[in-house]
Amino acid sequence: KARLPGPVSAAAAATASARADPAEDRVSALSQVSGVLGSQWGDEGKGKLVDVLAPRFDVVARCQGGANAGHTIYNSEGTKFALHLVPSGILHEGTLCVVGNGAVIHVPGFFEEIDGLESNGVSCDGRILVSDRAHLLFDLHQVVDGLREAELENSFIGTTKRGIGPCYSSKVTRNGLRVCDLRNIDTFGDKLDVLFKDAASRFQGFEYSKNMLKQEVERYKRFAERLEPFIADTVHVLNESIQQKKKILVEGGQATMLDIDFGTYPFVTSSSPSAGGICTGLGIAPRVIGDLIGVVKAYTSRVGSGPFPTELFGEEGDRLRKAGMEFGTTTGRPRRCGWLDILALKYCCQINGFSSLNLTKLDVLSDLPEIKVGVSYNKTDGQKLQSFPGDLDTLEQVQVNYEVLPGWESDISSVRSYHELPQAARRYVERIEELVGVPVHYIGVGPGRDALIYKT
Ligand code: 2SA
Ligand code: GDP
Ligand code: MG
Repeated sequence: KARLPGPVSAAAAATASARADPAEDRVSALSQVSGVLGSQWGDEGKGKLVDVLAPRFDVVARCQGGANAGHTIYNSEGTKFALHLVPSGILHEGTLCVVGNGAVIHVPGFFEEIDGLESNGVSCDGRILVSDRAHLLFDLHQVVDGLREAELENSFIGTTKRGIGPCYSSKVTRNGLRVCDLRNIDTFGDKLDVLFKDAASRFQGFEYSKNMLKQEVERYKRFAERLEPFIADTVHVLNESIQQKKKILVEGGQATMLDIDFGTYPFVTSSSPSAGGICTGLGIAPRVIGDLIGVVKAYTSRVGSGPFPTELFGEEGDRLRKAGMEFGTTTGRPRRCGWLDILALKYCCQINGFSSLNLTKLDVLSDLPEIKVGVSYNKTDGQKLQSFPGDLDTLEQVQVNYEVLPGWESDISSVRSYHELPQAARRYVERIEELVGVPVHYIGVGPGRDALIYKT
C-alpha cells in the first residue's frame, strides 16, 4: 500500500534545518499549497524547478495532462530523467507523488515509466498515488489521435500523438472509463466496447474486432492487479494532508498558452494547465492555493503547429534551438524558437496571478550581442492591441514591436548569485520584471539542480 505522509511534516523538518541560508528561506516561505505552472507554450523548465523545490514539500501533485508532458530533470550525480506522468518530486525519497483526477492515465506507459525509474535506482514503491477518478487513456485513444491528425492534413495540430485529445473527448462525452472502473472488470469490457465502437464508427481506418476487445480486457485484468496499490481517493488524501498542515506542490504540465480555454485554440492541448486546473484536477478549494510560480524561458519555444508571433526562422532560430537543445522531451521533435513575448507573458500572469517567476535558460542567450523582447502587437491597421487576441486570424497577422537590449556575451553558467551576473544580464531580468509587473525570484543558468540563482 502507498505510504501516506506521516504526522510530522518532512518538509517542515527540512525547512527548520535550512534556516541559515536566505535563498533557502525564500523556498521555505512558499505557501502550504504552491504551484509551478508553465507561462508560455510549454517546456519552460517546470520539471527542474519542481525537483529543486520538492524537498521542502510533502507532496508533489500533477493535476492535468498525461504522458504528453516531458519534464527533464537531473539528479545530483548528473543522471538525466525524462518524466511524463510521474511527478517530478519522485527523485526525493520523502516526497509522496500524486497523479490527480484531472490527469489521464495510460496504464502501460505509467508502468514503463516506473520500471525505467526503478532500473535507475529510484524506488517508486508506495510513493505514487493515482486518483480513482482519473480517466484511463487506452491505446485506442492514441490510434484515434494519429487518425485525427492525418485527417486534418495541412492544418494538423502537431499533437504528441499520446492520445490526450481523444481521451479527454471520451471524458467529456461521458463514455470514458476511469481508474475505479478497473475494480469492476466484469463491466469493464462492456464499457470499453463502447469506446471501440465509437472509434470504429467515426474512423474508417480504425481496426476493431471482438478479439481485440477480448485481448485488451485480458491485458487490463493484469494491469488492474498491478495498479491496485497505487489507486487512492486522492481528493481525500490531499484534503487530509492540507488539514494536517502538510505542504503540497502542484506541478503543471504544458502551459497557459496551450490551455483549452486560454491558449491559441485550436492549437492547444485538451486540458487546463493554468491555475483553474489545480482545483478541478485535484479537488482542492481555491482558497487553499497560495503561491503560484510562473516558469518562463528567457526566450520562447513552441512545439507543434499554431501561431507564434515572435518566432525566429533560419539561422537565428537554429542558433537558439541548438544552444538551448530545444527538442521535445517526449517526441524528440525540434521545437520552434523565438524571442520572449511580453504580451503573451502578461496575459499568462493575469490568468494565473503568479506571485513570482522563474526565468529559465538565461545561459542560452549568453553568446548574443543583442537580445530582442517583443513588447506589444500592432494589428494590420497599425493600431496597437490592448490585450492578447483570442481570434487566431488577428494573432496570425500581428506585427510585433520589439525592444532591443544589450547582450552580455559571457558564460554565466557557473554564476550562482544575482550580483555576480553581468550588468547586462541583470538589466535583462529587471526589464522583464518592469514590463510584466511580477518579480523574478529564480533564474536558471543551466539544466542541473545547482544551476539556479535565487534573486533576493
Ligand atoms: P497534445 O498531445 O494533444 O497535448 O498536443 C496538443 C498541443 O500541445 C502541445 N504539447 C506540448 N508542447 C510542449 N511540450 C510538451 N511536452 C513534450 C516536451 C512535447 C514533445 O516536453 O517536449 O516531446 O514533443 C507538450 N505536450 C503537448 C503539442 O505540441 C500540441 O501543440
Ligand atoms: P518542462 O516541460 O517545462 O519541464 O521542460 P522540459 O524538461 O521539457 O524542457 C526544458 C529543458 O531545458 C530540459 O532539457 C531541462 O533540462 C533544460 N533546462 C531547464 N532549466 C534550464 C536552464 O536554466 N538552462 C539550461 N541551459 N537548460 C535548462
Ligand atoms: Mg516539457
